[in-house]
Amino acid sequence: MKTVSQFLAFTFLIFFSMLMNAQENLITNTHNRESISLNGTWNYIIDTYETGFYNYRWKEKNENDPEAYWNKPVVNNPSDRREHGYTDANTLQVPGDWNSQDNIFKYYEGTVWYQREFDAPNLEENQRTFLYFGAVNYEAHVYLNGKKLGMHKGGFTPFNFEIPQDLLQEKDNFLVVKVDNKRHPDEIPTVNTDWWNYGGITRDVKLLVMPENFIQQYAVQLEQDQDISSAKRKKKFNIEGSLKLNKEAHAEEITVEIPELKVKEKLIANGDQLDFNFTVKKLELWSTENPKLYEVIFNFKGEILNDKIGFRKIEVSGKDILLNGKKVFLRGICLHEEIPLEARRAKNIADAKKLFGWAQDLNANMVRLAHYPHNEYMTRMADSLGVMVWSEIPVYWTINFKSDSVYNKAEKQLKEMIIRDRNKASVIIWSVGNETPVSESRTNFMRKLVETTKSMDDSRLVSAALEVGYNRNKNYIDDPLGEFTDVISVNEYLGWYGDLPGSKAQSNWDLAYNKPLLISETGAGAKGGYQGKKEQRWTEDFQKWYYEETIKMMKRMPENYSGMMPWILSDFRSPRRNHPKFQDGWNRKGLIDNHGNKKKAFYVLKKYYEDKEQEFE
Ligand code: GCB
Repeated sequence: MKTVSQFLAFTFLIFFSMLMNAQENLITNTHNRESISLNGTWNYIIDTYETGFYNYRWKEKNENDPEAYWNKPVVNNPSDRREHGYTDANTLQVPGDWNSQDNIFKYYEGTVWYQREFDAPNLEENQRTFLYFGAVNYEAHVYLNGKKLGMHKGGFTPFNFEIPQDLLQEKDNFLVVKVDNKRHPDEIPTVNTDWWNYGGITRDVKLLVMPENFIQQYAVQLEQDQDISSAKRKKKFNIEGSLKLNKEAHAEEITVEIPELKVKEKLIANGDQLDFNFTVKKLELWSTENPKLYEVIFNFKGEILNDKIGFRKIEVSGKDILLNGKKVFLRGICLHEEIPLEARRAKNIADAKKLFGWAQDLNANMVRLAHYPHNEYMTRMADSLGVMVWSEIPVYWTINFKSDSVYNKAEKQLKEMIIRDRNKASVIIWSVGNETPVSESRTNFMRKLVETTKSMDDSRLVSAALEVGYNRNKNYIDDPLGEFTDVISVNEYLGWYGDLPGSKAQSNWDLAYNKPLLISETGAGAKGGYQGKKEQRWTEDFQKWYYEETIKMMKRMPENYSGMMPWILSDFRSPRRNHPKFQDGWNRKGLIDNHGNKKKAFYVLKKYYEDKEQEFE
């Protein structure tokens, strides 16, 4: 018995440390590191039966099995039997979801093998190489020249694997990724979501060229304990930071420079972690009006790493949210990582420009990146445009809150999200989930996520989108999770799910917590171009009416009301939306339709945001 439990404990430990390692090994700020892009055309095999992975006894294939799809299908003799192969006739673009690239993939959920070859770069002595993936949805097994480099789960966060030096060939490295987007009850997200399960290598792939030891992760920010008003008065700001090296260093020098602030700190590293702090004068804080970013330069053993970092303080004071000591109102909008005009995942700078262009047209100063971490182009652009960001993990609806392993998967995605974006001033809220049903196990699960977030990062707020209790004339917000989050955020759909928008006129609100209140969602569906009476559901007029009533109702919200982020910027694909005339596979709550046309409600919200901007100037 003892040995069995010891064995289980040992297995758990190994499993757990594998999970932990994934984030500890994550290399951040890959935009500014030496790399070779592996984007472009890849070959593929659709493998519905997972023949390339399992043998006929459903066991993972032996590494050298010539019929394992990670191995090059070589034919040495005419008598050799090969039953798979990669061909230029079957190609997919990376990055990109597979669903939008060929009709055969439109509804596909399962395994696709991606393959391409690449030549090694000229490496200097001791240089190391890593394969970096911005995101693969959902499960990725990565193989190079027939050897497995690793596996990653989670469709919206980055990961990297080192290539052992003796594995990298000068020419024709055979790179294969098994991608599987099947939904499972015990994964994050689970089987049920209101968005399209786009599969594939959806974000950039790079070969990172790294020195023997390097700065792997870092955080540089305003010290959180200082009183921002007195810091502004005294023109003296404390900045704190931490660094994580890939390997232990022994009395080695690292410099941190911010030339514009005349900062040049010399640090001595012993071990693989290092904390530091210093004081600066004349700091321009990052804000929505002035999204000031400073060039920060790290130098470790002659290797330079640059970043652009904004410094700001976001905090809660009673019922208000303060940015740099000043009360802010979040003129937000929710969005999915999707370009509706092409019914595909967003993936690059041009896409980020399109989405932020729409949000700024609306006069929004904030975006809720729902319901999973979006690509890094989005948060980088938010930093430079001065748009505040809510970033979330896909703990969505009813997941298995009783399972430790499900918790570990959620926590791993949370850590990957934080590590990737912790230096982005624009990110002001980490969200640990959306509309999770109240129960003891759920609240414990979510509370642990909140605590983990706070232990990793004290420089932003933590929230989760909660649900509202509807009650005639008195709606209440008293989810027990609210005790643990910094701000109370609720999704509110009175007038769409239940009743008509007119019912908002009578509704009042009770809030159990004296914390800032955000409306993290509210919205109604409308088919773009469909006009009619306002009582006619699916018309633009119905949606407009809904927004008018919502805005009126907001005036009767408790004083804690600090912003809203209606659902949603544009129509998005969803397998749950099957009305043939009005939906046709699209969630129609967008303020912009899938052809890029603005619906009437867009202008109602825009006007409200213009008024709010003036009020808070
Ligand atoms: C919600 C969900 C969101 C859905 C939306 C809807 O509350 O958070 O993911 O898409 O409602 O349209 O019903």
